[in-house]
Amino acid sequence: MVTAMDLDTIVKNGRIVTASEILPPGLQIGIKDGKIVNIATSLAPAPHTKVIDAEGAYITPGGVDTHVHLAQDNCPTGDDWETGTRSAVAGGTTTIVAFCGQEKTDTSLFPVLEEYHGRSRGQSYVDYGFHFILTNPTKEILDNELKIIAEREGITSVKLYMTYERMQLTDRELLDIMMTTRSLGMTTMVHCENSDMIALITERLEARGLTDPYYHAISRPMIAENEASYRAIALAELVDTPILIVHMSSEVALATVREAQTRMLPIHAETCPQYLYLLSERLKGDNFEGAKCVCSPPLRHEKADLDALWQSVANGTITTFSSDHAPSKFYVEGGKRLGLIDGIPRFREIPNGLPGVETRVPLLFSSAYGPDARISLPRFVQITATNPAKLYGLGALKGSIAPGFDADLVIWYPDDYFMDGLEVKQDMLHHSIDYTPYEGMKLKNWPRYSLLRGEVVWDRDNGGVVGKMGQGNFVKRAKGELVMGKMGNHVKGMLSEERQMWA
Ligand code: DUC
Ligand code: ZN
Ligand code: ZN
Repeated sequence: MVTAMDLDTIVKNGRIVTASEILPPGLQIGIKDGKIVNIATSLAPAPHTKVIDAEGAYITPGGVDTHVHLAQDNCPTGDDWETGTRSAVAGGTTTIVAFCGQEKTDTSLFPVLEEYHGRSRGQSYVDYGFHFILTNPTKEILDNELKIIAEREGITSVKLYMTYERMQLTDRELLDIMMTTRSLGMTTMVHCENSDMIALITERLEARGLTDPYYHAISRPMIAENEASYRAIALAELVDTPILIVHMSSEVALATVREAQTRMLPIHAETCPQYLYLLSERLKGDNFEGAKCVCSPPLRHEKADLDALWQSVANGTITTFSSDHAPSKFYVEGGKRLGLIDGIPRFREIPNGLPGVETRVPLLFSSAYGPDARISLPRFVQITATNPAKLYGLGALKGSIAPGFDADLVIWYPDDYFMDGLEVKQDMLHHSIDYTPYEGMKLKNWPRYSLLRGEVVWDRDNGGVVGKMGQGNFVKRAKGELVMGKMGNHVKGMLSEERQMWA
């Protein structure tokens, strides 16, 4: 039992936002040994207790960004663990889940895991976990290794690709993996785009010389995302497993997801900042600048497309909001300009992905309060922290401000602090990338402090990143929780006992 006298830190005078409400002003958060131990109207500090005055500002859970690419072989000019996680804390993210990538030639996952532990160990400013990208699901991996990866190594999620030659899986492979992840309770993320549609359009565009970065968006229309989303949902429904469709970008595919959710299927949907704030016009521009915004799925064309995404965020179809931070530098060899060959643009060769781990939380927070708010603050908390923590087996540790949880907090500035807004500029960010797609955007606020397990790791006015590299721990994750729907649904047209005949 901890008495108030034992507290290491008290955060006072804030407005705590949870996934369901904004608590009355003036509550105090007591922190001991990295955990939130009490929330009360008044806590007594001991002589050694550090007191942080939030000055009436909002306090939200430390951001949980469960879609971050760091130090992957396919992004040689991207962020490594030091720069990527330094950037995360400066933007209010205190936990990330990044990727270990199996190559098609890797027949065992264990050496891959060791390699990725080697790239991250001692290098992280934030707590972190891994997802496994599966590209070659051998029988040994499915029958034996994945169980050990989940239960012993604490890696309880996989990412599966329906496109990209290097990583793409067949429907049969997707089904085999889903059967295994279902039995192990692993969270199954799926990148949904129809590869053949993209290949057909790409070849025909190239034959006509239409190879500027803008045509990347033309080569991957919404219908490609929708077809693959429908197919992934059908495969998951057949084998009765939950899935999470990552980086959703289009109204049509989200309508497909919503229809499935209405039938109580456990289909989760993720979107990312780029699909709420940026349009395909950003792929145009002189000097190959459009390459900076090439990602897949691509940015969509119309303002109405952004509005539709916002509606899906507000109405609950979107379950989680991640950065898909997967950047490549623009001015450095091996980066975005790989798509400029002898001065000729070749959109097919541009490394996909944008930087965004630092701007994710401040962007959405700025859209979650004030007269022009697109969502509520509790909804902001749900999709930036609480839901991702639950979905990926961190729901007992992270993503909530309540006794027993890790004291991972973001303390914002008081509402009227940035009277004229705060302009996003590349030179204020902490990634190693040489641009931000959000340059010049005006935000309402920015994290003033980030706390990781009770320690201040970001203090914007006094030293910036004050946490230490290596302060972040690798976290073995539990099984993810369902946030949407349920298992055991009846598949229309199948007999009630039919699945048991083969499953
Ligand atoms: N798309 C992905 O699927 N991964 C990384 C970056 C991107 O744009
Ligand atoms: Zn993807
Ligand atoms: Zn990604």
